[in-house]
Amino acid sequence: MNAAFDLVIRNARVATASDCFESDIGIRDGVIQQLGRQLAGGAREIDALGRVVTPGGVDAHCHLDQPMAPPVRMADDFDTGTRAAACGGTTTVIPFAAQVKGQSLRAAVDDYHLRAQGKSHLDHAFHLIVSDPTPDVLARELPALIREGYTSFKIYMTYDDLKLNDGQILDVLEVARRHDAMAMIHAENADCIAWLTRRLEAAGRTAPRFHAHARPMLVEREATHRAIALAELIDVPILVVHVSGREAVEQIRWARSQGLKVFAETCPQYLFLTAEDLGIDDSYKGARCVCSPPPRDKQNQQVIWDGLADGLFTVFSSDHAPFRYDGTEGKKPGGEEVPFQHIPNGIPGIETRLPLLYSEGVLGGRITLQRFVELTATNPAKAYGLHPRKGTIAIGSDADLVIWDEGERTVRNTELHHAVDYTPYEGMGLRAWPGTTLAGGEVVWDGRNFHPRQGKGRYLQRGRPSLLPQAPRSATP
Ligand code: DUC
Ligand code: ZN
Ligand code: ZN
Repeated sequence: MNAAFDLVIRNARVATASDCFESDIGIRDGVIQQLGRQLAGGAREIDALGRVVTPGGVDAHCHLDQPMAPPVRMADDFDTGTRAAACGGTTTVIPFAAQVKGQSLRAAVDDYHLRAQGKSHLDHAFHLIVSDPTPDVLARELPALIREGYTSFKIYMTYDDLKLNDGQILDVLEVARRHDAMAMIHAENADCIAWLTRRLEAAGRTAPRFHAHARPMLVEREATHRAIALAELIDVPILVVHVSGREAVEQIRWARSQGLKVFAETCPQYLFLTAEDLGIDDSYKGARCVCSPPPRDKQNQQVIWDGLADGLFTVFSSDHAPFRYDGTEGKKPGGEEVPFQHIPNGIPGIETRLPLLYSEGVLGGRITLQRFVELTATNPAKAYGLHPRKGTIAIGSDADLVIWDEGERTVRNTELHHAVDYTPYEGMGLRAWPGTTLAGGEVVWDGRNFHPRQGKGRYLQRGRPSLLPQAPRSATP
């Protein structure tokens, strides 16, 4: 006799963003078909008695195989990046198709599809990065791509090769408003950073730790305030990415108090690292934790925890930006120890994102299990037009699930699955790790081994972000 389901997970403590309940989960054709007690049999069964089952994570900010200026190259492509993601409980990734100045957006997207094709173990979608908002991009390319399901894009207020000026930001925000896209903003003041960098360089202060001196909280605060003001002028929601500490948080709280739709994202590095991880002396080892904005201090870590607990933050992402420490393509471009402003920005974290937050957030008593699910799966799926297919445990949703193992575990890079030669969290003691990850109803991680499904990860055409105000909306003021 044929089994009723391909797989049944029995006796799960199912956690969603709003509930926690005991249930079996019946899965057929990669989709959740039934929830309830004593479901009919499955061709395969997993007993999850006493264990928490959450939706697979949606990592809505990670960088995989993003083209870099030679000799720098990202260590993870769609194979190793999604392998590591799966072993850390993430089942959907949204990296970036980045436009290079002078390139059409369409060319950037086509190139990025080729990079993912046949390689991804997980379902994936792409945000756009708009670095060259020409009249054609604004009038034709960007609206067309949004209509095709690229319903979010990132813009930068810093980095010479990516940054937009205020007028350009207004132009792209107007497109976001007109076409219902989510605009993600990297908020740091480019001119302040350049000025501080010149001064530090002239004083011979070029070690990795001076990266944090060149990007104090003030430059993030100013740019966050300006981003909010520009969005208010256009009357469009924005999402401020990788918020690092108190000063940017205060700007976002103020915006919310004014009734403005300002969403915010933060990342593990702002909870678990400080500027001291960039070095307390001039050692080059600190290059491993160079990322932007830089990690701050213990007090600021607490501000970020508070924002996670009280609803200030909408999304918790990794901002995985994978560069090797040794070799010629990563933190030492061409094999050289370079001044801080030439160190590739970014740290790995796609596999550790969920275990860190579950362990220190949920089991550490800082956030509820519901909030964990909301921040890591449900809200990112909503913000980027993937909900309810992704980000929840419900009938009709994809069977992307994590069964958690609670127990002591030490983070060791040798046990991670990315292609980076270090983790910033080496030696950290955690209290939980994904025991099983299911993607589309298939076990991709069993707590010991990764089970490849290369090329089976599907490209996801996305809908309208469901966190945005309901359409239709009036014309731009
Ligand atoms: N900062 C970014 O803006 N992107 C990638 C990594 C980083 O540190
Ligand atoms: Zn950024
Ligand atoms: Zn990033």
